[in-house]
Amino acid sequence: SKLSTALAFDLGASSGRAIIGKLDSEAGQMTIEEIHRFPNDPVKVGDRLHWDILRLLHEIKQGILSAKHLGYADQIESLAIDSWAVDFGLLAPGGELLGNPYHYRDHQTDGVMDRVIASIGQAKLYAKTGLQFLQFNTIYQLCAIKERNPQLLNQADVLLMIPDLLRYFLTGEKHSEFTNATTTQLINATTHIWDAELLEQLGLPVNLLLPPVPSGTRVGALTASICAELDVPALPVIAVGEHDTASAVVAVPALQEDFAFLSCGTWSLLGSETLQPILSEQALAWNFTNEGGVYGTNRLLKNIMGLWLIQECKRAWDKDGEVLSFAELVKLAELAPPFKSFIDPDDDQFLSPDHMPKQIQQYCRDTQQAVPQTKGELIRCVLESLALKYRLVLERTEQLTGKTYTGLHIVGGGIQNELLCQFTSNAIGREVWAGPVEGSALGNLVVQWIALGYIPNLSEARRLIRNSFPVKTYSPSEERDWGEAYEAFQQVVSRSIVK
Ligand code: ADP
Ligand code: LRH
Repeated sequence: SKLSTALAFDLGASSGRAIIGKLDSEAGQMTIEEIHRFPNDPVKVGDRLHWDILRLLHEIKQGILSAKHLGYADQIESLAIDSWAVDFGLLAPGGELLGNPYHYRDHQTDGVMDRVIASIGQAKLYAKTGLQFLQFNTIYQLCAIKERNPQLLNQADVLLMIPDLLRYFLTGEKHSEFTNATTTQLINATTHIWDAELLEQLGLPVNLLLPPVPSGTRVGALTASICAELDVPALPVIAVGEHDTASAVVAVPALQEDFAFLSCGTWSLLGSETLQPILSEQALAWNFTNEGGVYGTNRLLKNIMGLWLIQECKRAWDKDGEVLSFAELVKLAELAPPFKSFIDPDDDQFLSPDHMPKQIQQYCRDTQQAVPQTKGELIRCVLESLALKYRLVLERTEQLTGKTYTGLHIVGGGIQNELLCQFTSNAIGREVWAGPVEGSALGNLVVQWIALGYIPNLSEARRLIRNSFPVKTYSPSEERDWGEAYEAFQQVVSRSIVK
């Protein structure tokens, strides 16, 4: 039978992992083994928030070493990296990294998007790029750097998105991968190349950007120096759908062509795969995005603030010294009283607050609702509000695509929060199909196997995943009136200032 082993690095905004995938293509089965996991903690320096990019490179090397120690070094046919979107590094002409990549939650972009919109026009920007307006898109980060620190841009020779950059460190080759390039809001949605007119109008150097290569392209092999350092063979490296959300959507175990998905991690990305971008007035008014997918697909979706809200509550409480696990926090939420107060998870004030629990309380106070006091009450408020927001965005997705979806596929680390999965099913009044948990890493692996010739296409890849990993079904419970809660939620959302 046809067997293959590949290695995936999936870097989320909260943690990264190295995963070995083993394929038996004749049996139509695959298995995975997590061989390394590490935190991805941002680092604040002065006023600036950065990623610790060299530590991430170090952890990738540890993952390769771990593969070697487990005896996989001679079996691995290729490796690939996917990560969160929008962030980047700048290289000097000699190839050295200039500065430390910024974190998209850095406040340097505050107010920048409004100025860019005022100068270009929102409708024009949307018609060109099809991207949702998020203040941290690469386009606004570059404009912020140009305003604040123009020397940095002037010195730069090449811009590489985070996975491009890490791949460059591993291979010495510079390439820009397509799916992640689309998240910059600088790729034209129709021509699929950098929009030179837009760059020019913003005074951004067009020569920084490399022509995007399609996902599934072989883009080099480990350098001689890395091979010597780690004592491993020159493993081939493939540019998969390097945007983690692109890879997560590859791994949705849907058997039909039309399906709705929720990729649930730090962010909640909810939408549907379409053949063409949807650039209608309504899509713009609802601020939906069209991100480039693998093999010519389009991801119509909306960013929802997601489990970031919970991560940040936990971080605030951890600092106070009472460390509870996510599972323990979910238990407390389960015991808290239902439907006390709601937030719009996507209000700007939740993007990067100093203290998440206090920010949630402030929101409830400002909207004249009961103010959640305990950890359980706060987490319950977040989980109910997320589930209700999912309903709103799912229904809008249906209106934009003209399709109806009988249920919602959820992939990603967030499915370990079973209360959230059940709340989501209750809120949408449909089934939720939860799994697989390592969505992005699986999408990463199967695109490697498509590139290597073991899997013929995307739908066969999804069938393989469906046949290899469990999916848990949640059905709506009648226990409480989620319809009434949705009315109350919408009231609150319409009272707060929402983008
Ligand atoms: P990312 O890839 O964006 O870093 P993940 O997909 O790894 O995020 O999901 C991480 C999130 O999953 C955590 O922030 C947490 O909210 C949730 N999570 C992980 N494990 C559990 C658990 N045992 N119970 C409840 N929630 C969990
Ligand atoms: C999820 C994600 C999402 C982006 C955000 C910056 O990890 O890639 O698709 O919007 O991070």
